Amino acid sequence: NKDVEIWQMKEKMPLYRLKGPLDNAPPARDFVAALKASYDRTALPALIAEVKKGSPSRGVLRENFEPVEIAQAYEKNGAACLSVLTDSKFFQGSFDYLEAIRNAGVKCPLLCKEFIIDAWQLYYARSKGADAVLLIAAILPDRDISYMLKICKILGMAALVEVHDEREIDRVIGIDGIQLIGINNRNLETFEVDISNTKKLLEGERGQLIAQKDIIVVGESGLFTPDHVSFVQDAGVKAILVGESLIKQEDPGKAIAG
Ligand code: IGP
Repeated sequence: NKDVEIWQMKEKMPLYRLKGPLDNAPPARDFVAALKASYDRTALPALIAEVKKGSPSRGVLRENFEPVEIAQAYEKNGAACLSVLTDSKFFQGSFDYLEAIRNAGVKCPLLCKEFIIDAWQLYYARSKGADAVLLIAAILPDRDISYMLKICKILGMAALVEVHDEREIDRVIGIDGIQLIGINNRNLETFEVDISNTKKLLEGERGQLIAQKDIIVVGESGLFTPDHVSFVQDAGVKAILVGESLIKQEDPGKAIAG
């Protein structure tokens, strides 16, 4: 499982050996600022386009998977930021993809899409060029999220804190330093997708509190049509995370423009 994988990576690359790679990593780009700038410019939710080869629920999404080409096409067609799956076990991703995309001169800030359960992974992600990481509330206690947010800040990275129900969103709204909340419309246990989840979690006082705190909400998963995007925008999101519907198109870049 993931624990063993991380333990093996840590053994190969303990923290003291990461100092060099961290010093040599390309400087972190401002993920939050890129989302805000895009939203302010277009008055539409900023797009975080996901470089995703496959998933446990859908299998392989794209046979001819060229991560760098896909990333360049996303950027060219107006994505504000990119999300790169690095988890190999479930999503057939790789840190090599993240690194290759950064080294190919893509300028969009990059989110490292990984199951993060150990602070070591934050340093490793940064050393591979990540500008932001995903922290999943369902697998992290509040004190770990809080601690990891501090490390991210020191490393210059943003953190997208993902929730999928009321309990989780109420937990994370209270954490000091939180800037980005992702509402996942996919239930990670049943894989069922329901975009009304975004609306449900932003209704009433909770939505107001989030706005007061200047937190940007990202609508995640299951967004396929312009109507879906309008629906989550009306619910209050200022950014969206889209994988499958783009990656399955013959030309993933054109799909954005369209
Ligand atoms: C993208 P979709 O339905 O557009 O391909 O979803 C993204 O939200 C999804 O990949 C995702 C994910 C995650 C993957 C959201 N949270 C956590 C891995 C781990």
